[in-house]
Amino acid sequence: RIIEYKKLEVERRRAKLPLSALKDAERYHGKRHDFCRAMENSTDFGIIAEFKRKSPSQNDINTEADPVAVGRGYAAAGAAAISCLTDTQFFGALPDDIDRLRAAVDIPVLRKDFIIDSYQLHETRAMGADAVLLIATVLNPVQIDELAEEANELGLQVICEVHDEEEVAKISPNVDIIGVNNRNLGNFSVDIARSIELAEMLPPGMLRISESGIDDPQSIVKLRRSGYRGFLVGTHFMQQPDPGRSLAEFIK
Ligand code: IGP
Repeated sequence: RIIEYKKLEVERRRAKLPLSALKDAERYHGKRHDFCRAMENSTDFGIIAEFKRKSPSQNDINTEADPVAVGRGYAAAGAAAISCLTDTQFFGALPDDIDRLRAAVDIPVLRKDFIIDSYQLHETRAMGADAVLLIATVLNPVQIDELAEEANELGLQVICEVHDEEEVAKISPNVDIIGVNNRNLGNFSVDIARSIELAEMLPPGMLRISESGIDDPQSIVKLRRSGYRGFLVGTHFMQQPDPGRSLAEFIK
């Protein structure tokens, strides 16, 4: 149902702001940050800290959070990059969350949403984001290939999110990073063993990150043995009144 909603959302937005106008958006040519390099450069591993107010699986996490304060806190604590939810309907993002966060930090930003249409890639650039997520569960291989290619042309790096072997087979060479989601989007159960089991089936040369349900530094030690270099953590930090401080303690 999320996807049905997103289709309507895209059409509504396209009617309001045609692609040509979107292309003129001010920040379209803003400073770029290299998301992959941020991961590769970080000693041993990089944390992608997420700004998330609420989610369908956990309801309210931190609905009053301020993206500027949280973004700065994350960056100061040593986040390699920041992920920002932009979906309002299911994740409670405010329309200007990503703009405010983007302006507040000088590290790579990932736009986290359900991307199904190339219009959203242009939006992502206009938001000043550096990377975009393509969720294999809701896309077919041709869509992944074409959206990833177009994203690259726009200067966006692409993370393709997978949850099982079937989805791994959908990955295109146009993808820059493979992300294994430890959360099952069907029943919301989380298990970091998912990343470990799937590790052997991932394309060997591709940068890999593990997403969701990471709430303990020990998990990172284990996941690194399976070749993971980046770790996407949201709830564990956002649950705390000071997410940046929670990150600092996590990596201490
Ligand atoms: C963060 P967590 O369990 O640390 O809050 O998870 C992130 O992985 C999660 O928000 C996420 C997500 C997604 C959200 C992963 N893939 C796709 C929306 C859509």
